[in-house]
Order: sequence, then C-alpha cells, then structure tokens
Amino acid sequence: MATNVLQLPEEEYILPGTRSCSGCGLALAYRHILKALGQKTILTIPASCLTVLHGLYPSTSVKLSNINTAFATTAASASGIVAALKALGKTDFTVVGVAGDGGTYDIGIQALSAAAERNTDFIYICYDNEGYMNTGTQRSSATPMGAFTTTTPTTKLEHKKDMLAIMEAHGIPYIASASAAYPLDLYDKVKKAKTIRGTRFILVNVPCSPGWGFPTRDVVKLGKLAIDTAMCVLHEVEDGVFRLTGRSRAMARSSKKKPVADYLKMQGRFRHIDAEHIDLLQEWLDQRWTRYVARHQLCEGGAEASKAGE
Ligand SMILES: Cc1ncc(C[n+]2csc(CCOP(=O)(O)OP(=O)(O)O)c2C)c(N)n1
Repeated sequence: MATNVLQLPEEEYILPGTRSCSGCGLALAYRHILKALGQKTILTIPASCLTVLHGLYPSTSVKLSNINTAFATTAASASGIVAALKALGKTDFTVVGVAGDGGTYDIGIQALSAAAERNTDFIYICYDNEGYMNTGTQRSSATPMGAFTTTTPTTKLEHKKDMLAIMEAHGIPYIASASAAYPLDLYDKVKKAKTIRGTRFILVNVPCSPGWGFPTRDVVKLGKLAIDTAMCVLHEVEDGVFRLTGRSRAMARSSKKKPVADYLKMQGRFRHIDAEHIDLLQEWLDQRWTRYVARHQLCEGGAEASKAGE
C-alpha cells in the first residue's frame, strides 16, 4: 500500500536553518529520505551540495550519524562502515551513501561498481541535479543534451549517461528512480530498499533552481514536468522485475506524454538550445520511453500470467 501524507513519520531529521539554497530540490528529497530511513542509520557523504546542507563542523543541521568522505569514495566508505559494523556484531543499522551525480556517474563509479559486484549490504542514493552544482554548475555525465553549463557554454552535445542501466547490469537486488516532486513515491522506495539486503541503488531527480535557471517557487512544478515529458521516468527493478511506478505508470496507461519543449522553456540552462537539438532530444526521449513502456508491459503481463496460473 502506498503511504499517504498523514502516515509520514512526524519526526524531522533535518533541523530548521540549513545552508542549502532556497527552493532546493535536494533538501525536499532528503527530508523524506531521512524520514524513511529513521534513527538507526549511518550516512556517508562526499563533497557536494549535501555537505553544504549538513553544515560546517562542529555544527550540523542533520540529526543522524554522518561521515564526510572524499569525492570518489562514497561506496568505498559505505563498504568500510558495513565491515566495521559486522566486526562489532551490530546488525540493526542501515548504512547509506548519498552522493550527487558528479560523485556517482563520474568520479565515484569505480568504487560503486566494485561494491555492487560484491553486493555489499548498503543503500546508495544518488541525487541527480544534472551537474556539479556545489562548485558552480559544471557539466557532469548526467547533464542532459542541450544544457548550458559553465564548462559547456555553447550547450552540451552528448546525452545523459544511463546510470540506471549500468547499475542494473550488476544484477543487484533493488534499483529505483524517484523524484523530489513526488516525495511519497520516494519515501516508499527508500522504505522498501531498507527491507532488502545487498546493494540497493536509488536515483533521485532533484531540480536545482540556481543551476537550471528557474524561479525557486517552481521546484515541484518543474520536477513534475520532468516526469510528464519522460526526462525522468519513475520505475523500480526488484529482483530483475521491472515496473513503472506512480505518475510514469499512469502515463504509460493513458499513452500521454508532454513534448520536451514544455520542459526546456521553463529553464535558463536551455536558452541556447537550437531547434535541431530539441528534435534530437525529443527523438531520444521517445525511443527511451517506448522501451520503458514495452518492458513494463512485458513484466506486468508476466505477473498477470503467473497469478492466473497459481
Ligand atoms: C578529487 C576531487 N575533485 C574535485 C573536488 C571539488 N568538488 C567538490 S564538490 C564538487 C562537485 C560535486 O558535484 P556533484 O557530485 O554532482 O554534487 P553537487 O555539487 O551537484 O551536489 C567538486 C568538483 C573534490 N572535492 N575532490
């Protein structure tokens, strides 16, 4: 059963007054991630906007144990914490690495791939603001094609790396994508990940007002538009079974998807994209969406058939 807003735990793990930007998609997502994780959690976080949110030692705005680790080492650090807890005979903690897209898709992928290959028992959450935002909006391999960044001043020409497919190729037990604009879907996915053992990977789309160039009040509106245009697709893969979730699932049923131009025009970072690249991006999105829907229908059909055979 999906959680409703009245069932969310009242306990807040982020204290009032963080150092994140106003209207930060990450802050919104993180609040719900921590509610789902609860007190018995050990976090490890590399250099990123999230270290800014956590604050400067000796103060912090987050009420959970946290290790600040080096940029490339989130998964290595989480693996070390898992080993230390095992040595101490402590079994009731959830170990969680939380890193940005730069710290995951780019510099952290080696340690993450190694840990996933070992199926080390932790949750890895990548919050995807599609760039190196903490250091001034540089390009990452998660930046979409057509976006301006300070290192792609004439817009980026390559498509976003498919990190979810890379993680899926490791055969880990749980993979999901979620969005700051749908916090209850995100909450439920983190809750579910907590009940599973082995490496679990969750990718969270988090709109970034200063980096993407939109008014802070539009963070949820833009996050929802990312889903409606399939720039971000909500889904999960549990023990190899793929399914679309939430709004993406409803879109697959109704066959409704908005044109990507609706999403692009709300953001300063796409101000310089030309018509040819809008078409290329739309084509890429359409093909990806068709593959997602076909996969969802295949698995749903399979689930129905096995129910009928019971
Ligand atoms: C080895 C190394 N290179 C560069 C940096 C500088 N640095 C700190 S945070 C950061 C950007 C992080 O980007 P991302 O992981 O996407 O997180 P975000 O800033 O978007 O939250 C960089 C490049 C560093 N700390 N260590």
